[in-house]
Amino acid sequence: MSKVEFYYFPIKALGEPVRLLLSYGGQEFEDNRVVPEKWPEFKPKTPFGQMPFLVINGKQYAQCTPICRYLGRKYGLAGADLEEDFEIDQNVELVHDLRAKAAQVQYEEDAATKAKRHEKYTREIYPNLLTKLDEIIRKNNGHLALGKLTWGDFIFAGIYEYLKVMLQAPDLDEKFPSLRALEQAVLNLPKVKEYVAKAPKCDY
Ligand SMILES: N[C@@H](CCC(=O)N[C@@H](CS)C(=O)NCC(=O)O)C(=O)O
Repeated sequence: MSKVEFYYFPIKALGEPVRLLLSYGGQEFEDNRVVPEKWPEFKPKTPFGQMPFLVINGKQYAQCTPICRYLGRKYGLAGADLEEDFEIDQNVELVHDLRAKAAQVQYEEDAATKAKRHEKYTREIYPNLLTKLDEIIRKNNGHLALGKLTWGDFIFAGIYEYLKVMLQAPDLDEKFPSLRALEQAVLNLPKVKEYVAKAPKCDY
């Protein structure tokens, strides 16, 4: 078996989809959680000055989505043809659109601008993206694409907690039960569940 090391901050966010997929695949991996105090020193050693990244037999690979796409192909969670892959990619990007908008709020340092932007996005942007996502999941038997489990589901499940924090929407589970159900469907897959039970606890 390949030697696999994974590097991310001690949170779920963009790292958790990869941890969940590696667990699903039964791949043993070093789950390196780099604390923020060590980050300035570690950053230049990473492929793009960012995390997450994966190291397979000594070779580094970066970017959350390509890592998940690769693991998805490896573990039989990709599409059966180019068009099916296209559908997974398309719906994963919709999740990232929502995440990127919410991140514009979350990482805004000026408190007044942050509050104003949150209010504007909550009114003008989030409802449309969330409604679309809900429709997609309901149309796909509770999955993100293809009506079945794919690596796209792991992207969603891994970032869902952080999404709720960034959207400032603790009631999202109640408003869109399909989202919570998808997260739980992934977290309850047997090998994933084993990982979750043993993983260090973090809120998001
Ligand atoms: N496009 C990259 C984005 C990675 C990214 O933004 N990572 C953040 C943490 S979520 C990071 O490394 N921040 C620290 C820094 O840029 O110095 C991906 O999807 O993996």
